[in-house]
Amino acid sequence: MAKDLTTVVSSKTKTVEINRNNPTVVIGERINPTGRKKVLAALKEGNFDMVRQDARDQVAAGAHILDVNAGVPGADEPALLKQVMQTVMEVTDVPLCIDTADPEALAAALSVYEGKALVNSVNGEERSLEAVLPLVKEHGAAVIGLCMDDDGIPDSAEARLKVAGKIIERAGKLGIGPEDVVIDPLALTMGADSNAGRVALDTIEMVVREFGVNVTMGASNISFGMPDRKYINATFIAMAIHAGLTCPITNPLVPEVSIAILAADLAMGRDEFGMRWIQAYREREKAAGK
Ligand code: THG
Repeated sequence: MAKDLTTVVSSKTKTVEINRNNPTVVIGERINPTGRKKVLAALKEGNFDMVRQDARDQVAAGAHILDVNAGVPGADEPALLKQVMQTVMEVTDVPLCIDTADPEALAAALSVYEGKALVNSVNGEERSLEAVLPLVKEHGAAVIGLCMDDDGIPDSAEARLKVAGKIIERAGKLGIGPEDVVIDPLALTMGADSNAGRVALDTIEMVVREFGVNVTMGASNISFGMPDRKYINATFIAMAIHAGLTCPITNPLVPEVSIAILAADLAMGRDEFGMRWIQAYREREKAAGK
């Protein structure tokens, strides 16, 4: 059993420590035009009002880190990502998770970021390792490693564990320690493959046992195409926290999910005297006018 590692990320003024003995760190997913037509349309018009709103709302709802994605088809992504990040940094003070597949956009984003960012992401493909890891090292950032490589996303947890090991090893060769690599097992859609949830959970357990690293996951992916998604997402996140998930990428505005995370932390002994659970309950009662 590997030792639980701590990943530190920061903004100019706030530091977040991700560790399996701390409360779960929520990475807010909503600043992302992919799959969100309204955000896409607004960004295309150069309107950042929704970005501001999404940033404030997610932090108010308990997000500790904000994922920022500016992947607008046909746009100048390096310029747009910088603008979206600067907008977010003007209205909130939490650390950012820079979500881009474009190394040029990543370099631009890191150059304007003040603090220690979480880079989303590198994967086991040679091209990705060679483009992303040097930037992570140069800027002293932390990085999310996706369990996929040149052959795609492996079907088995064993094969995903191998990809995680490769990413951790390659990062280490550049002087990026395992505490700065956060592994994403990749949660695929259960509607398309009923084993998708199981494989992700098994991968988390194996990665934690072997490497002790922190684990993230885009947990809402699993329920695409299913009705009543919030219940699936909430239950799956709670199960994944038991398996070793420490920093899910999710929508904190969905109460079912946020409440499930608090309950899972309580059940895992990460909420001393249940203080966070009780506080959140009181806030819900107050908001309901009770
Ligand atoms: N792993 C990592 N990063 C990721 C993912 C992952 N980044 C992107 C994605 N997956 C996680 N982020 C989002 C962002 C937004 C939405 C879903 C995942 C989203 N979805 C709505 C839905 O579920 O239908 C769209 C509707 C809407 O709200 O407008 O918003 O897996 N490392």
